Amino acid sequence: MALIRKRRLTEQQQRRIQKQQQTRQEELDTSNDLEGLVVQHYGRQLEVQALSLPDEQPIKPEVKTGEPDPFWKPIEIGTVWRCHTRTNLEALVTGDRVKWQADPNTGLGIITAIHPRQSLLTRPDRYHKVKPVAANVSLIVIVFASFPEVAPSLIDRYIVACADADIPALLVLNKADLIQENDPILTLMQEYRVLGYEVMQCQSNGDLTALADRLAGETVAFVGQSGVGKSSLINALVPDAAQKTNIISENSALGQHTTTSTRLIAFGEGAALIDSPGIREFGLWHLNADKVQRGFPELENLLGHCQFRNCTHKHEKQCALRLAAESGEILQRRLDSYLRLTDEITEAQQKN
Ligand SMILES: Nc1nc2c(ncn2[C@@H]2O[C@H](COP(=O)(O)OP(=O)(O)OP(=O)(O)O)[C@@H](O)[C@H]2O)c(=O)[nH]1
Ligand SMILES: [Mg+2]
Ligand SMILES: [Zn+2]
Repeated sequence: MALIRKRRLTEQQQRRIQKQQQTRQEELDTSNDLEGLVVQHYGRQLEVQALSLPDEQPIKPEVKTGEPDPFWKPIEIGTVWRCHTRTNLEALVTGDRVKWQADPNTGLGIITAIHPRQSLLTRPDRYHKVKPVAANVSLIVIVFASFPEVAPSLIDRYIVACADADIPALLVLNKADLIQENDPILTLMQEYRVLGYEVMQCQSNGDLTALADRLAGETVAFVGQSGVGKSSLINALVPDAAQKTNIISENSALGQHTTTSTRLIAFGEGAALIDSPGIREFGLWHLNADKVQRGFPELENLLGHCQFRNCTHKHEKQCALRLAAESGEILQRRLDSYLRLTDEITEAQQKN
């Protein structure tokens, strides 16, 4: 009995404390809020980079002679602060623009509001719920290489996800030093170029001026198989990024990424690079078939021209897509990709 009563009391106390905290947060004066950018998040804790200064800097308490200097973190543009969020805010992610307040006495901050997002990348979590991964991304760099060997269907998958999120894609063939004469990867690269996608070739320790110029001013998310050199590229573009890289061997064989948390790295004036393990899992299950089509622009004029309205594009003789593939007008492997992705989505939707 005694135990139960004690627990009840504790719950009551907890509720009271929670309520107190809530009112305190609601009473926050937000008129002097700073502008900030979420650069990293771990669970409910986030790191916010200061983008603006307060009208009046808080004054550092005077130190009496003989007493130790108390902790004091001045608010400066570019400094990064560990923050909590107000309880009524939605889940924040790397890339979010926020309003916040800093406490120089503790070096901690509190996020009070979130600015509307220009874009949002999501992925499904283990329970098939949509989980936000990064906000305000303006360009997605899909990195691929000849080693580890590229799965073209994975590139197609990324392209579909980019189209769904309404974010332009840039295909980057990395590890140029490994490319051999008549390498099939060059053909692959050319195929995407012909389809109208922007494609570049580079090597992490080579001249990256063209890539850097292209990324200027953008908020860029790097995606691609483990081991293709995403972190290496970011480290080369931003020498103090210090992203961990790894030899491909064990890690990628297990499908595990070396990079394990989503981090935003400032890149020149107003640009940022995001190294994310999560985005690689771009789920497509929450898309519908129409959205998949957006990642296959070459099929646009063919769809709807098959003999049968409900054509499966798999065995029908007068199928516009199959005929186009046979004549070489479109690539068979892209058609296969398209069919595989639409099948996957139909299956997933039947399961849910
Ligand atoms: N030959 C060659 N190797 C490279 C190049 N870029 C990166 N690598 C190597 O490829 C390996 C993997 O590089 P990472 O940068 O860790 O790859 P990642 O894409 O970040 O991998 P995850 O974090 O696991 O997703 C490392 O051993 C790099 O040294 C390149 O341009 N040429
Ligand atoms: Mg990495
Ligand atoms: Zn058809």
